[in-house]
Amino acid sequence: MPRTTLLHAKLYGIVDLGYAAPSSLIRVTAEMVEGGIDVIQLRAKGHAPDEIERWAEALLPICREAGVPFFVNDHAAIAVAIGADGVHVGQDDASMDEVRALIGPDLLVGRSTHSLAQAAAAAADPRTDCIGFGPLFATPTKPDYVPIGTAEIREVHERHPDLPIFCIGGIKKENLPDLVAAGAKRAVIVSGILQAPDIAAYVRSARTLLP
Ligand code: 3NM
Repeated sequence: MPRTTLLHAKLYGIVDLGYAAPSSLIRVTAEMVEGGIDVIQLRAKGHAPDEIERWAEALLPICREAGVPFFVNDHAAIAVAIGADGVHVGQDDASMDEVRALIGPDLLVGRSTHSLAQAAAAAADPRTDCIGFGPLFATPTKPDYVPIGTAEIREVHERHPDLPIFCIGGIKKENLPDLVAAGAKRAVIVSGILQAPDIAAYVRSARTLLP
């Protein structure tokens, strides 16, 4: 899948085992897809790799059928094994050389960034296909990180116009209009989507708030 697919993406959803029970993963993924989600990632911190691989294998066909790129968080080997579209890694995870050695040139690689400097470092490597930029606000989904606020959103987009940048952290439908006014083009929403009474409706309406 080409990186340009991510440039056109608006809303990125994460199927996070911190909010979704194993028995609900297929349903919540299908509902996100039904609502028009543009990218899906499976995030299962603290779970065993073989378990994560099984879940990823089950979710991939739902995304494939809808043409939605599917990323696996942290586990490059699982992304390759199941034929995912990409892997997402953090600042403390493997280097790009290590990740690419595992996945080859074709899978997409996303990287979490938490400052303008980290965004610049990620963008300097042409093998980075997208970045997360955050957490913008304090969030229980990633509790140990200092929120960076919205002041640098416009600048990070101006500095890296060709890189798909996904704002993340404490984003809900309610604050999306302010983020867009601050320059955001794309957003990741985790708990807001997974805790919504109607996931498809939440995704559908959040998506309309993005440019
Ligand atoms: N990564 P919610 S913030 C998984 O800043 C994640 O890199 C972040 O969850 C980062 O939408 C975050 O529930 C959690 O706030 C986002």
